[in-house]
Amino acid sequence: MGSDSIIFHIDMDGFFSSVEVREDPSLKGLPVVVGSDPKGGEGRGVVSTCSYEAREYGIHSAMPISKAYRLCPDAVFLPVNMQLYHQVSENIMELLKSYASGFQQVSVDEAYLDVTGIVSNYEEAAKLARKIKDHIRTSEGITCSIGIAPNKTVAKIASDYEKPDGLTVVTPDSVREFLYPLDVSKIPGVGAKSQIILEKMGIRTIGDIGRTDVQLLIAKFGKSGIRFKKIANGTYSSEIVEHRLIKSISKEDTFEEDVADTNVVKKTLAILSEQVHTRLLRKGFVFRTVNLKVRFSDFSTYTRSVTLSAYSNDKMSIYRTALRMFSEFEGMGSFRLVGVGVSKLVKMDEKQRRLDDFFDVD
Ligand code: TTP
Ligand code: MG
Repeated sequence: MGSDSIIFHIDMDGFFSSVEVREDPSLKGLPVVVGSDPKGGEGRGVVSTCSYEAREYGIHSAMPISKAYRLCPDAVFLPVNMQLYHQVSENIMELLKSYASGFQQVSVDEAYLDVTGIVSNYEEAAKLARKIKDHIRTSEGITCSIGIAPNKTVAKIASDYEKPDGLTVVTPDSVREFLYPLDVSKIPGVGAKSQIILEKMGIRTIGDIGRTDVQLLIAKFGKSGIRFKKIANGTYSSEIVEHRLIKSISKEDTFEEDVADTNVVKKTLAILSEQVHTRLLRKGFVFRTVNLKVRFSDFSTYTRSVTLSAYSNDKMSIYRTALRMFSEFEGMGSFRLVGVGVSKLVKMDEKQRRLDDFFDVD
């Protein structure tokens, strides 16, 4: 990323709750909490997110749902509808890609865009950002906040600056002016622990970090100290990492000898489904389409696919769907090869995965 780069960081406002409000406009203006069942204050799960109205009661992501209930029992509590949010996310990411020369999705509701070369200055960049915001609002019915800056870190801090429905432009010559007054907690990676240490060093603002000798920071934070210093001065930059999009995951098996016994083939389908499922989880995806490939001993090859009504990461739905497709070929001859695959993949968000862990405990 050169020094003349123009980077956008785009983050949806109250993403899950915004989608819920879009689905049911009668919720507009109400405190809406998306998360596990509060069970009248006895629920043991956590809040995924909440509307800005609910935030006024002190409710926030990752808070125990029982606490959220205590803070605002009259809030509208809704379960997590991940399929829906993934669908909206997918639409938004597709839309965003079309505006950028470089694109990096960071989570279900957040992405970096490199628009260097698409716009030639910050005025044009701001115009483009307004256009993107309008596009998302009209096509997906929700708002987002955009930060524009010469690098990713400053863009991320900027997108958070005027949430919700914000647009913050930080030109290269106003980076310090923008960063210096902000609290150190605005630096990505500075959590409660680091804040306590910084506080003891008399450091409260990003400007304080900028003015502190880097050696002192290194003594307390190691390598992170260098990063904090660079971020404070607006010179920390990392590349936009384009994800090579994985379109499908599949496994196939050629039998040592052609197999006529369909029970043997079915067992192989079970093993292949298991292997595909393991890779799917490792890559962190959910799927919607299951694919089957069969090759007969005469090399004639057939593929079939079924798209499910919903995204899934369930092993049995891979296997059962494969079996269902396979039934068409039973008794038609002996098989040389079978393969199972999944496609229409969507990244299962990191944050949500952590949340799912909470739900398991419940
Ligand atoms: P965020 O962008 O962090 O939050 P948000 O979009 O709800 O609100 P903001 O306006 O402040 O950006 O996360 C995006 C979604 O990820 C969020 O809507 C729900 C989910 N999420 C969780 O499920 N658990 C969490 O702890 C967090 C932080 C987010
Ligand atoms: Mg968000």
